[in-house]
Amino acid sequence: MRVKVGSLEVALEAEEVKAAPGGLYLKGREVRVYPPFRGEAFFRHGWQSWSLASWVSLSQPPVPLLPPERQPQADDPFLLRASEWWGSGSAPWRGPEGRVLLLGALGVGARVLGRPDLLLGRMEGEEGGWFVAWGSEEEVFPAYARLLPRRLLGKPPRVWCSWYAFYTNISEVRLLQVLEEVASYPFEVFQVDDGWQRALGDWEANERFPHGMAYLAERIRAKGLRPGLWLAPFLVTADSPIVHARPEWLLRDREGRPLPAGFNWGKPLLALDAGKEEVLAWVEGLIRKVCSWGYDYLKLDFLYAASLPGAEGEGRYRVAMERIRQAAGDAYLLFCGAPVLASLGLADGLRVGPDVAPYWDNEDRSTWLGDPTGPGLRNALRTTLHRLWLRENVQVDPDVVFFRTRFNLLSPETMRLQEVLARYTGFKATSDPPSWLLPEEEVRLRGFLTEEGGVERLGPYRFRFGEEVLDYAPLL
Ligand code: 9PG
Repeated sequence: MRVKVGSLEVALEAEEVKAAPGGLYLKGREVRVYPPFRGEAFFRHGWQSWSLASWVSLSQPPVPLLPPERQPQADDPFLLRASEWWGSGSAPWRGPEGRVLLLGALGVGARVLGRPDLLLGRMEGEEGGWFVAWGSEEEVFPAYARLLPRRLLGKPPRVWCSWYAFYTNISEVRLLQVLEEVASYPFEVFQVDDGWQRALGDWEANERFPHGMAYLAERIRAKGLRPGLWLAPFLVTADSPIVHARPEWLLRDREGRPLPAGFNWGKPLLALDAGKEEVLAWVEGLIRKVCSWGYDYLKLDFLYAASLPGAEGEGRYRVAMERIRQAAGDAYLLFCGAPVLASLGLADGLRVGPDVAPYWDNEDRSTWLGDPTGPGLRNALRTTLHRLWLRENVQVDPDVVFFRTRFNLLSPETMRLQEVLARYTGFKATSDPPSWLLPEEEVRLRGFLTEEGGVERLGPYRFRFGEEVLDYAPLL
């Protein structure tokens, strides 16, 4: 059939078409939109927090992401195996004069293919609802976002996070030291990251935390801060005790082979099957346990593991995360490594890009291995910038800001780009221990934590902060 989307007449195939605010609703597990001219660029929306979100040229096919072992942790593996441009959930497509045709899913489990002459949306699982709009970038993204689930409670937090200073090398002694240092700064959350646990799947304090995690939470609270804790609830490795005890809990393919979930900490990763009631009950128990220790800010990481092999698992993911949401009560839940669209409405905060790092880019990984998801400030900025349209749905986390020059290879200009982006989102975090900072860096950190607003978005890649205009386009 032929219909008008705003001022544009397109041919399309769907079971049903209806008017929607700012566009049209379509129904169907598979829908196709045929624009009347050739598309130039495609907004490649990656699946989870770390996956690439960026405009790409429709005349250049995607390059393979290597090594294959990394793929399950980089994106929906289907998107990475495809020789054409597919995106997760939504697929804005740019035609002549920069106007955008957007096809976006209103349910979970969707992928969209972008070709110069076609947008094809396909939904795994339940019957599909879609939104189509035509207009400027500034019109179509917010129109789509308004139709997606939202959860925005209170202001985004101000967090000190242990990861980007100490990585897994944390201990009670070390964190208590930093706790003293941060006490005079206006942080709200003191978040213990990876390194406290015995092993993946064995969420008890290791020997570096001799008084246990409840003790540490108490010490944090005594300083007037909210205790935060990192967990990767669905992630395990072959040597995790839980896998030994309950091998039937592993997520497996139809032939019973464990599904690969990526490669990190020098080991292949595996996942627990979030579709099993026993696994959900165990994860619920884990969430209740850490809350009872006193942690009420949880950074739930590597969440894509609950949805593997990809978009097909999003229904299961959503049910699992609803259970976690219930078990966590009022605790703040920051989702990380999480299927982005399927997390809306459940997460309080959502990481919307790869990890930052105290360096700009790891070119071996980004260029030679074709992987835009690795830690590095460039990767983090690029994907975060392309996910700011989710700001009205969830508190978007651009990852931490660096103020230190110690143990840091970043230039002051690139650190400023991250600082202004964090000021724009309002989600303010750092890992810098105050004792690592020079006096002028301490002043900048204080200003960052205390001042609100002040950032204006002038265009997709331009922001104004006071007298300063920052241009992010060169990093794309
Ligand atoms: C803890 C970390 C921090 C961090 C998370 C997550 O693809 N990668 O190589 C990759 C490495 C690390 C990583 C994510 C992806 O970090 O985002 O903030 O919590 O886990 O181990």
